[in-house]
Amino acid sequence: MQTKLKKQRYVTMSLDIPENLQKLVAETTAKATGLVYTKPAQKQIELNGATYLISFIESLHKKDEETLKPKKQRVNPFENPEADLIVHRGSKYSIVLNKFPIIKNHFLLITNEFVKQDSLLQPEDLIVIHNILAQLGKLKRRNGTPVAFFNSGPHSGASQAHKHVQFISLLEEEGEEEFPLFLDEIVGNQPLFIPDQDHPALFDKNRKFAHFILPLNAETISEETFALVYMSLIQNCLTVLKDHHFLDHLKSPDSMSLSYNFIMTEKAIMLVPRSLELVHNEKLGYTFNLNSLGYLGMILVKEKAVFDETVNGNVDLDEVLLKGGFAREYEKGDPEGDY
Ligand code: B4P
Repeated sequence: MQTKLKKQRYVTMSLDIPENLQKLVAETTAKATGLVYTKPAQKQIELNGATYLISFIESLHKKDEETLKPKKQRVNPFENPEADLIVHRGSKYSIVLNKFPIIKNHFLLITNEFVKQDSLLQPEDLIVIHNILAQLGKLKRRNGTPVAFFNSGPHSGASQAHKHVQFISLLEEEGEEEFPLFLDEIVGNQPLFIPDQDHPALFDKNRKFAHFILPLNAETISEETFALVYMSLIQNCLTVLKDHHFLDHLKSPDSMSLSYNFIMTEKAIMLVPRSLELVHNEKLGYTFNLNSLGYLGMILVKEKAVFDETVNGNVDLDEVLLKGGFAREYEKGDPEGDY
């Protein structure tokens, strides 16, 4: 039976996220000399019932040498974050500005101690992320809808191994048109539920890639409920991997076996299982590097000719995303072995 969960006691721990976070982000941004903001060329397009925001920046946009080294040789930037990028230091988490944003006010929640980016999010992490979204959401009219994302696993688009969740808001200037979030549209006002065989997670029929969406519409959400919501979506992703024989060689899958993109808004959560970080397009002779934002429809390209072809609708973006993920519709394996 579908489990509807409402009016639960809000179980928060001492999360020490400041109440004036947006103001602190703006103040830190104004003072940060180490910040390398690159304004992209951008265009929003409609393609086969889906909206995409295509952004273009030059490929080597003044990133420092460290981030251009192979992943395994890089110094961890979150072990001792650059002082002028630190927005807030709490007992367990810190908030730092993204050093290389292409969207203003892009910041990261990092753990103070090293925790692997490939490890599962903890219930406390989920509560903190949602608290931040709720706080930023109060300023939504001015800044647009806040979105949190987490790239986890070798095929997810993550470039740093230290646990970090990223936050952006979708409007840079007041009065601009906001990029539509399909996961929010799919959940509408549906109440939070934990999926089961009769009531599976939601999806957008205009997307070919496998993805799993659940509403977070509830007055309050406990840690236990957050854990159930997240783990049910992780199970959905593992089932897709199992059905595509991605887990065959493993004795027992663990969180390290799974690559996925995690996206959360105040009212919805979506997980996208991933098969490939880099998707090569023969026609363009270009390789797309896809992270969570790509699976929201926000595609970053680093060649002008590719930008032009893409905004002119000459690239089947859903096909590109499908190649970096798994098919939403496929012949199901034996449900006995489902997660
Ligand atoms: P990851 O999860 O590891 O990787 P990512 O967001 O895919 O960014 P990546 O680093 O691979 O860069 P890319 O060229 O794809 O996140 C690591 C985060 O830490 C990044 O935000 C990175 O910038 C930041 N970071 C690295 N060194 C840092 C330091 N010393 N101090 C503080 N922060 C540091 O993308 C370039 C930029 O555009 C990234 O900021 C990325 O998040 C953003 N981006 C990518 N696609 C986008 C899109 N479609 N729309 C808007 N922004 C987009």
